[in-house]
Amino acid sequence: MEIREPGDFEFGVATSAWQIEGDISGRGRCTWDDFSETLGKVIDGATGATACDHVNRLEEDLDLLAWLGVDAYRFSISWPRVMPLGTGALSESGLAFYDRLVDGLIARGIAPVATLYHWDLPSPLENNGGWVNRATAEAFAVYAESMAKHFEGRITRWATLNEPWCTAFLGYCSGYFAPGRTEPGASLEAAYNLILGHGLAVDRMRAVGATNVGIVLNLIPIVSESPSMDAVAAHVDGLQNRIFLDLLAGRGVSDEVRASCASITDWAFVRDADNAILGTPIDWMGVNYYTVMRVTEPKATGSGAVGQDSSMFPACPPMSFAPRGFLTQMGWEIIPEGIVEALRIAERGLPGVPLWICENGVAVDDVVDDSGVHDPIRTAYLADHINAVLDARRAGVDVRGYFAWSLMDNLEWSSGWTMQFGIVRVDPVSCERTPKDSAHWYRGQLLARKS
Ligand code: IFM
Repeated sequence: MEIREPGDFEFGVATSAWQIEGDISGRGRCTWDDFSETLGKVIDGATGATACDHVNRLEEDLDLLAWLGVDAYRFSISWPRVMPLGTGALSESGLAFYDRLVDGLIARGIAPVATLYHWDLPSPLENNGGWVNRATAEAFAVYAESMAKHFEGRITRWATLNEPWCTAFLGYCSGYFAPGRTEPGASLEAAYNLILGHGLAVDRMRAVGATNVGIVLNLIPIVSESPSMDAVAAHVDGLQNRIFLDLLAGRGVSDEVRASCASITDWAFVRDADNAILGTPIDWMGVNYYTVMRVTEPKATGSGAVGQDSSMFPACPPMSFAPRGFLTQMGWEIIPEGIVEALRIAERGLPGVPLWICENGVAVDDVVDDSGVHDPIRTAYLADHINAVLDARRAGVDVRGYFAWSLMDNLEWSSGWTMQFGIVRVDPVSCERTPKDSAHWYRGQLLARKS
């Protein structure tokens, strides 16, 4: 399995703060701490207390990245680590940690790609309404500006938010994610305020010299499995993909989405005057892709696939999701063509913006024995998806790079340690790192490209 003609494409790996850092006593609290410490919210009771112990193993992890030979590393900054209360004073020790990370990457010739918000909202902000309160958008912009100032000239590419769909709808509609609220109408307001926060942040960051500022969305091709489900599939597509792209393009909330959610909100929080902020032009956009979603007639039992449940879509009519064929640990179908469709959705929704695949990967059972960690399905998954992206690029899609999810096994949110997405194994008890066969394969491909 080889990566075909990569040319000057950028290759990297991605992680996020809460999933790997640990050291919660060294930072302020976030919604994921509160949520994971509540009995029954995380399947195996895992919390962020240790995670992958990345804070204490920073040098080892930087060396691992250098060994892999990646061009870029996508990580997220924990808002409560650098600004413990979400507003006000910055933490010197928190900033010092990210200084070591960023400077360590640069010293190793690896481009730092920083995400400002990967779901770890400082708890005091949630106690004040969270993303349903417009003030959180303002607070986010202030935090983003401080980061842009502090790291000026050292971050190759900034992402404001990662996957606002998850924050808004898993967090505030189904309650499957932190903060665990089940308020479908309010979740639409959260979605709006997230993009408002993004737009305000982009402006403030640029004002202090930040360049290459964008956002990362999880765009998912929605497939209607029968004509009778077309309208429901359009509802799901409206909330998974179009609402975010429309807001980012300055088109506001479409008439279709307004109508399909009219039973749960009057949309009074939408202000026409916000469109210019919401639609602040961005320099690039990240697309995270794992699978497609197939919409079918309602069934008595759920699909069992994580994130594929009608409760995750506000005002969703009765329906079920029906993934096909071999299913991953997450219950997701593997379909490499979908990554090209996800890029096309991005291209159509926000034309002219350069794209990066910011996450792509698979959770499968690894075979661990004396000879190593064997994960042939993951290697094939990565190869097939990377080649599909490179084919799309040759066919004219402006996609410039690819980040595998994830550098290492980590805390998979409500699924705790039960899902392994890493190309490097992390022992959940000792935190020892062991590159899997897929990491050796990725490294081999990257080395071959450079020789
Ligand atoms: O682990 C997550 C990541 O934090 C965001 N995107 C999807 C991944 C796999 O579920």
